[in-house]
Amino acid sequence: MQFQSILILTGAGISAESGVDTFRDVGGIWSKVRLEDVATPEGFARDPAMVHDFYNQRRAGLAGVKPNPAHHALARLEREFSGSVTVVTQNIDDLHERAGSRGVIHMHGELAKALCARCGTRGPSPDQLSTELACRQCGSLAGMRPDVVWFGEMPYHMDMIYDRLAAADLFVSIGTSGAVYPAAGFVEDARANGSRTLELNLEPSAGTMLFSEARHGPASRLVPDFVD
Ligand code: BJW
Repeated sequence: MQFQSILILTGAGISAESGVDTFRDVGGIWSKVRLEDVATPEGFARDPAMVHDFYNQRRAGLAGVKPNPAHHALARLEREFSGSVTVVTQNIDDLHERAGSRGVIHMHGELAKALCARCGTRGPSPDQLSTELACRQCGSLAGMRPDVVWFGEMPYHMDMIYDRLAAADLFVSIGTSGAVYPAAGFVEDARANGSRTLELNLEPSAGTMLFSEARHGPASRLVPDFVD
């Protein structure tokens, strides 16, 4: 590969063939629950038990899935590529880590972590988060929430992501619809920096025309083909 620094953005599509639901595909998560109810701070304030139930079920679902060839290919790229590889994921699962990727940047948080909405303390999440749980740091009851980024909240590690994006000479977007900002804007940031940009997705994303190249098909085939 003629590149020295690669930034990879992944979305729900990379985990689809592992059996993890995407959001906006037919039968996806947003066809079953209203995002306003489960993925906003206002929804959590209205009905925290329902939100806990939604994320507890998704956390439990992770026990029964495993990384697919796309996750493994990215871990191999990181091990074997002579330059630098950064994986930024919008996913809250841990399939990149289970495949062997290191230093994955979880811009929308992680199902495995809990956050105290009162004092900001983070820690490992119990399997079942509930309104009964008290924060170990500040003792507040009912403040504990999944450590994930909801609509209207600031995604995590943005300074680091923009620094890595500025340094990258190749930006690759995998398995994301390009419907949610700021991640949907990374391709334009990368282009403005003069980087090459590549989309690997089942179908054309909302921003497909912005990429220097787009390949369409299942991630389990496209990602290993790209890495090899
Ligand atoms: C396959 C496949 C296979 C299937 N192989 N492919 C303009 C600028 C900035 C912000 C905004 C803006 N306009 C609006 C906003 C606000 C808002 C927003 O974007 N709204 C849009 C709906 C318009 N954004 C926010 O509120 C964000 N915060 C924010 O902007 O703060 C201010 C800020 C501004 C500027 C810089 C910095 C900060 C926060 C967004 C938080 C999103 N949270 C969620 C939930 C997280 C927790 C959870 O998982 O429950 O994140 S929503 C949900 O969507 C989740 C995902 O990470 C995210 C993206 O979804 P993704 O991954 O793309 O999945 P899908 O289902 O949409 O697509 C799957 C794709 O895979 C499809 O294309 C399939 O074809 C494909 N696929 N199978 C390959 N086998």
